[in-house]
Amino acid sequence: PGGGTVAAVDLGATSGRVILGRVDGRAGTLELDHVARFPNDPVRLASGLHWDFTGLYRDVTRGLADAFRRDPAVASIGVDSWAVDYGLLRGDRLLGEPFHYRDERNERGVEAVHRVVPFKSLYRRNGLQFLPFNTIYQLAVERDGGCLDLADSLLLVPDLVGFQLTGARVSERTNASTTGLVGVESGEWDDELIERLGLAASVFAPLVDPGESIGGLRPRVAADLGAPAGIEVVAVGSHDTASAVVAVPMRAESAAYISCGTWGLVGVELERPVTTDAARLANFTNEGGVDGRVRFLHNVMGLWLLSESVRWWERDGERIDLPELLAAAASVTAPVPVFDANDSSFLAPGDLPGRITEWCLDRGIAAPQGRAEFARSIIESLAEAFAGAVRDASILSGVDVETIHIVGGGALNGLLCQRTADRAGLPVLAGPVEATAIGNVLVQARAQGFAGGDLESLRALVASAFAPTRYEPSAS
Ligand code: LFR
Repeated sequence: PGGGTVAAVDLGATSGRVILGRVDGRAGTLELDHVARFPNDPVRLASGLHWDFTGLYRDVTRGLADAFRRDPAVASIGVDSWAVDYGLLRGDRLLGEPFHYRDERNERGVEAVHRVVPFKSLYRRNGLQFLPFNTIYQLAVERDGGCLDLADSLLLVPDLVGFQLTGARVSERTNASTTGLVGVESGEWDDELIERLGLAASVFAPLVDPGESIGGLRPRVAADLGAPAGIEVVAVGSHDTASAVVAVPMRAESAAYISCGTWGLVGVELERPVTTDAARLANFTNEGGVDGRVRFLHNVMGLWLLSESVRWWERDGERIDLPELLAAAASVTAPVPVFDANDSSFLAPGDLPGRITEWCLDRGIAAPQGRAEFARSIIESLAEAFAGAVRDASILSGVDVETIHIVGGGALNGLLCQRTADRAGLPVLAGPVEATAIGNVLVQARAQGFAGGDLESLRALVASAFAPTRYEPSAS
């Protein structure tokens, strides 16, 4: 088959983008063309912290219209985003802006769920690490608030975009796996669990796999986008991390990956889930991957610690230059504290430097002084958490890790890559930065016949198009 072009919509927690991908599997080429980038600014309403889904959808459609202007031969569209969050629909109508997973309402949900199904048995069923915002906990709060009774369907964010574009209601499987309501063995909605939690099974849409067609654009949408008739939305690994893992240029049997953006998702790819007591106690998750693979990984807080600190420092209008801050962090020579990057006090938005200080003072440790030291302390703490999670992943899964791949925005952070290599005692291969969009593009390209083969052949394409940067561990 010859090559062709597809459009990837990738929504991150701080920004979204529309990217064209040109793929020719035979020629071994893969090129990205950045069409649109827009901020994703959550909004605090009386009900709590929400996503501005309506604004995001407007920016997505503007970006797609630009994409069709730039290349009228775009063959399909794929959408991915962060996981767990959802919109409720009654008929075609969206019942309010989706809640942000960082909203503080989840605590109550955790208790309500664990009272009915203790975490230990939950883990055996769904294989998911405990994160207080997993959809299952959010829905327990939603159930008690009464809004669920009004809804006849629930769609996760990428599926909600897909619904607006096509009118089709489906649930893409990799992202559905993050709800906590899909069986880790069966890969199907766990109706018994859903019923035990007092939820209505009928709100959950039929599951589809990456590569399947979701549907054609609604005629009105196609006209608005300037898209030719017959353009399809194709399911991709709609959980952004699932798409990112597709684009990790790794050899599965010897590599760990860190998909590092807002979060640092640290783990290995497996053929079979691991739901042992040890995996549960280390809080490792078995999320669904593309082609039925398992993403065995642990959530580390990620660059959120840095971006939210910067946002705090900028609250009075000052602008901080990130490369400058990182350069200053790299030249810090004073010892800085290594804190537990995963402490739950860092989850909610707000004064992160203050909470880091508090974390240190509570333990009698000297807190960082000044922004450069804060940035350095955050990077050292992330590198330590990354190295620890790689070790855990290796021990729990039996994968003999020889290299660590860092993909996503974190691959641009040379200090973080180097310190992760140092602390893990393993080489780090950094890049590609746009792994998520690339994974999105590749799954569509394969569905269109522009590229063929298994994930290993897709990864070979990535490796040749985006040569990674290598960081050797240094003893320190
Ligand atoms: C990364 C990510 C993580 C998920 C978190 C919340 O963007 O999708 O995989 O745990 O966001 O949805």
